[in-house]
Amino acid sequence: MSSQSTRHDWTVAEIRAIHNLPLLELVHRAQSVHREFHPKNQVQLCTLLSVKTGACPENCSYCPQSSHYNTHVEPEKMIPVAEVLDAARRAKEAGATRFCMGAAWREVKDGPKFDQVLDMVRGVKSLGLEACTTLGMLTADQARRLREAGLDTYNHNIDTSREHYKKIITTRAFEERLETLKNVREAGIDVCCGGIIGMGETIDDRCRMLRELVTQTPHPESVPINALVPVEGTPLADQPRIDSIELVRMIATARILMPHAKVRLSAGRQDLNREAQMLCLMAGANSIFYGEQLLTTPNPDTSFDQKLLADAGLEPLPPAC
Ligand code: SAM
Ligand code: DTB
Ligand code: SF4
Repeated sequence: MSSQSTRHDWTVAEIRAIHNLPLLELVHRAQSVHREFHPKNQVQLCTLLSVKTGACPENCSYCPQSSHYNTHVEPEKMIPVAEVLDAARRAKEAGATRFCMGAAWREVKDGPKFDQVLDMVRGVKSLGLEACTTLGMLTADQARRLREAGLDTYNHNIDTSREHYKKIITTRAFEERLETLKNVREAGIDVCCGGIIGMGETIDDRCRMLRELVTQTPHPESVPINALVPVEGTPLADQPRIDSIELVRMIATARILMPHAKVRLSAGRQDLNREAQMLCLMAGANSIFYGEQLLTTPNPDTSFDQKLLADAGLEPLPPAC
């Protein structure tokens, strides 16, 4: 395909022009790109597990796991490796092909806990699942060790535009996110990087966030687009839920800008009806979180998702490993 497919120099104005196209034109373009670069009618099913929940020292305003806020989340010790692997086995039996493990850490610290995470990765791989982790900041050496253990993908979101970031998190800098992403990339691990909409940002902030993603070389292999799940006790608890069409626009624009990426319809599906979810799939989303829980908040039942896929004639994407 033309060099358009891997452009890294999109301007914010160009991105906004795509984002603001008449909706049906936008979705048509996104679906055309999708069909050119991805198998038709396939959706990747990824199951999440929080292996270390709560008491995170960061103050991300959206996050129920931050120790700065009083939310429904009770801090928990790290889950033993055997239990994590039981959950991975169950996820595989239910139809997931990727298992993603999250920890509420600011950064990974070398030592027994990180060693356990490496064992989890090895175990998940031995089950024939793709393995993904999201553990906070990583050094180059930690990224290398995760890769050696067999990790396929690392999730580390930029979350929003550089400008809006300061209003959402003050305990770390946007640049620190980019540093970890560099370490992940250099270790040969696929990058999963996206963000959240519905945190009081402008459309230009959303376009600037997408610009940050397309500037990365290569583009992230996976781009999660989360709709904020407003959680009681967090500073963003009273944010109005985003209109589903805004999510469709964001997904379609990400699909057009990053044709090779898996665009993930992520948090927020609980508040979307079937038709809105199908429109997101039509607009180029080809991955969802599958399983009744995200990390600490609910996700649709597996029976809901199985029916959604069956009614749309979609099949799970086989694992790449
Ligand atoms: N601590 C690690 C980190 O921040 O990278 C990993 C876990 S963190 C919960 C992973 C991602 O979940 C965040 O970057 C954010 O994009 C998303 N997230 C967290 N809370 C959310 C919420 N209430 N609504 C939508 N997305 C959320
Ligand atoms: C991502 O972008 N979304 C997922 C995954 N990466 C780790 C997490 C969503 C979390 C939603 C809030 C919760 O369940 O705690
Ligand atoms: Fe901690 Fe990650 Fe939640 Fe931020 S998003 S508070 S770093 S768990």
